[in-house]
Amino acid sequence: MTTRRMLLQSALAGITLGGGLTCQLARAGLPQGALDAAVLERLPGKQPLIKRSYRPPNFETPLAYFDGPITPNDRFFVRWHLMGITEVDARSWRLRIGGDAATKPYELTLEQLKSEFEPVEVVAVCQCSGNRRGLSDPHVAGVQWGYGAMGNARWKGARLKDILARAGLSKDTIEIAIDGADRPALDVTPDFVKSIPAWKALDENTIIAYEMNGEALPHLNGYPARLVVPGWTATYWMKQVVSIQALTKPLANFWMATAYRIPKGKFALVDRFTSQENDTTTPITEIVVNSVITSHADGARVRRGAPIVLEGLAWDAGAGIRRVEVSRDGGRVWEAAELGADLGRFSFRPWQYTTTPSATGVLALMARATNGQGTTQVSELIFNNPGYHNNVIQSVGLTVV
Ligand SMILES: Nc1nc2c(c(=O)[nH]1)N[C@H]1C(S)=C(S)[C@@H](COP(=O)(O)O)O[C@H]1N2
Ligand SMILES: [Mo]
Repeated sequence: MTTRRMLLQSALAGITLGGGLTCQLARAGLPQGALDAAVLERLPGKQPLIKRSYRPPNFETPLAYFDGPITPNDRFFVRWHLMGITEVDARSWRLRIGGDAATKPYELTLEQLKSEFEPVEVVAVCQCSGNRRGLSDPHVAGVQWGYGAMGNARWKGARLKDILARAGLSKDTIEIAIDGADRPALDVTPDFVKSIPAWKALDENTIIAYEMNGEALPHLNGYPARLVVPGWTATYWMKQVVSIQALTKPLANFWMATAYRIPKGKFALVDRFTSQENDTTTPITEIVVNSVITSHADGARVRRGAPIVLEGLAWDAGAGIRRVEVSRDGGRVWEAAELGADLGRFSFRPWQYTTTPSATGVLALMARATNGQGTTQVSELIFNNPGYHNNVIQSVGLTVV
């Protein structure tokens, strides 16, 4: 049997040898029609990533790349909505701070952003709301992501609250709207502008980041600066940010009113975005507790009598990971995995679990994480049309020989 891991390795070898050669990567265990084939391709400055679409560029990270809690910049996934993405020239780039709730609008150069505000760092997971959408059953429309529309980086930048303080916010500030330099190529797609509630913008962990893992941000991840909203899904993490607007009224555009909304009451979320709620839906907010197995792919071969060191990552919106457990019997008995380095409550938390198979055949291993609030992953998909918040417990079937 050819495993996903084996195919991935041969695909990577093909790319290394053939330079830009594209290979097919079969995906196992997915609903029919979804993700039956994927292509690894190298974008400028990136390792080969799984291509979901080329224009706009949507590329995810293969699970095998997540071999540590920090995702290197050249492995970090790429997601854009609009066709008009151009590289920003740092010298002419300006960050404009204004809006009807700003009494003192002003603008910043990149040098000023770096030197005039206290630099702070936060390690945080950037995860697309639609991560794992391609695993949705029944199938839903949208980018058909597998497991890798996520990454975890050490972000350095200026607190958004410090930037806003200089603009003299009026007391009736309700939302902060953020726009990036990217533009629709055609008039049919509305410009991508997002807002966050004022309380979240003023949270000390919300920053405008100009460094990612100790380097300037890659162009495709938002150079020269992006919004980092620890704990919240990546739709709010505006890249190539050029404008910050303090508003006295809720932002009303397609990306707020129609997209990135979840049915009310279906998910056990804590953070409310009340100014954008309607009778039936509410904007997506914090990431749900989740985990992945990264050391072994479905179908990997292991030897009877030899210890298997199963490894993976767990994360949540910032309550922190309390425990990760592994089941060898389809979810009846769960045993504790060992947690690795704690890089902060918004970070990926590595875990590992060792087991020695005593019989040949298929060994199914499942992993589930529980966060500091006692919330755990779901066994059954909480179905929703946009395919958000998929934290179904992952299972890999190992072949013991
Ligand atoms: N300017 C801009 N910022 C953006 C987007 C975009 O289309 N344009 N997409 C958002 C979404 S939905 C996601 S998932 C993340 C992806 O971040 P990454 O490309 O750095 O992985 O960027 C966010 N910020
Ligand atoms: Mo996203």
